[in-house]
Amino acid sequence: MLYGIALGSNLGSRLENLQRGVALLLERLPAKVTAQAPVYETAPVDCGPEAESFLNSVIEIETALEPHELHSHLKRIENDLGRPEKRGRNAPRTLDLDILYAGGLQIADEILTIPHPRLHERRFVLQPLADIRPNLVLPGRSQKVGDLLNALPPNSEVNRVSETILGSEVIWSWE
Ligand code: PH2
Ligand code: MG
Ligand code: MG
Repeated sequence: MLYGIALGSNLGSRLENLQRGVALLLERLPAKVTAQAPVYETAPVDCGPEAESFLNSVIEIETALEPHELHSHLKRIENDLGRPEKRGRNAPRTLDLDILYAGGLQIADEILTIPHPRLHERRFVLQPLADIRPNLVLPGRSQKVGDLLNALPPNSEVNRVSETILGSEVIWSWE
């Protein structure tokens, strides 16, 4: 199944946190990266007044893992990169890894809501996602990702800072 995963960091060495997150994901999971978006520096949205700006990006991976299995792996990687289990809502974080979509699945339970419920209103997610999947129509929606992005009011700042997360390599694989 193809998964879109959003990455965000606004604490510590932000780019290094994104890079270590992707490296751990490929080390631990039977997964391969099928697309990687550029990295953006983005203004904090719905965070406290002290919040520092974020680095955000998106990758798409192919894996046979089920959504809840993938979710547990992502939480463990967040924790291993120093993010505490218990924390305030939208508190600064070394690494946030959110599942954006899981193929054509729709899930809503106590643990997971897929597609991500706020994806369509967040430029810091839609911009990098539209860079790699502009024509994707998410389950439950009628508009393409690129059109959702174009329909957003100019509500928050995003600036491209790097063409990829890891550097020049385009595809890395677990095999
Ligand atoms: N994540 C949030 C809340 N606000 N703002 C930006 N710019 N980037 C994020 O990744 C982000 C946010 C909750 O996870
Ligand atoms: Mg999260
Ligand atoms: Mg998040």
